[in-house]
Amino acid sequence: MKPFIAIVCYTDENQHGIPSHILPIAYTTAIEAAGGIPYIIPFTRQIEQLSAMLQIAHGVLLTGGIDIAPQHYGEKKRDRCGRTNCELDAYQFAAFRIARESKKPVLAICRGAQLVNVALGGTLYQDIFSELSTPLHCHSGGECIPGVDHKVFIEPESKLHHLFGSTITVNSRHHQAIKTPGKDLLITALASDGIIEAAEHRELPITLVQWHPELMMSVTEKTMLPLFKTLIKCSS
Ligand SMILES: [Mn+2]
Repeated sequence: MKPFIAIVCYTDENQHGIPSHILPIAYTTAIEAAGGIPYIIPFTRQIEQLSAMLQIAHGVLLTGGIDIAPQHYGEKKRDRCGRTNCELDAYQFAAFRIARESKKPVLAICRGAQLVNVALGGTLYQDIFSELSTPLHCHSGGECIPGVDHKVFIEPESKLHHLFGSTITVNSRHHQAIKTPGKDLLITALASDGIIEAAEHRELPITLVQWHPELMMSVTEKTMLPLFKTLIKCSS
């Protein structure tokens, strides 16, 4: 049987100002392309419900979204931090905690990667462009410009290295990044400006990527298929 992959979506207001679940379709099609059955976990304030909803999941995908409230890593919100939503944070932190405690494989993308890092005690740059004095390559600055690409350099002997070798070009649409890594996280990829672009857990099947692999999965481009296939394989 194909594994069920729970996708933890995010919430935002729709064009009518109504709070809504948001999930770009690219996430579900990427899971399908890799051989999994995606299903979406709705926002909830009832954590017991969340455990039930995640029970049938063989693997979990944490997606992109708005910024994580800096109070979760012991900082005050600065001007350049983007919009935050503590209720959204609480639901997603709980989903990750449940996945981690039940040792489910996790692929965490962009905000998802930042969330995992904070959940494990790490910190974030609230805005890399204003907090780092070194020149930064374009990571897009939160403008969500499609097609902003840069290379990442992958650590030898990491799981990521087995998939992609020592370097790969990725897309980039983030203005935050991991500052200090959380407990038991190994940094597995850096951009040439030193920004952390990927990490993995030392013991658990948890992979973090700062880029958006789902958006690199089109009809013609399948570069990121191995990343999703690894999630499916670990979940099978
Ligand atoms: Mn980047």
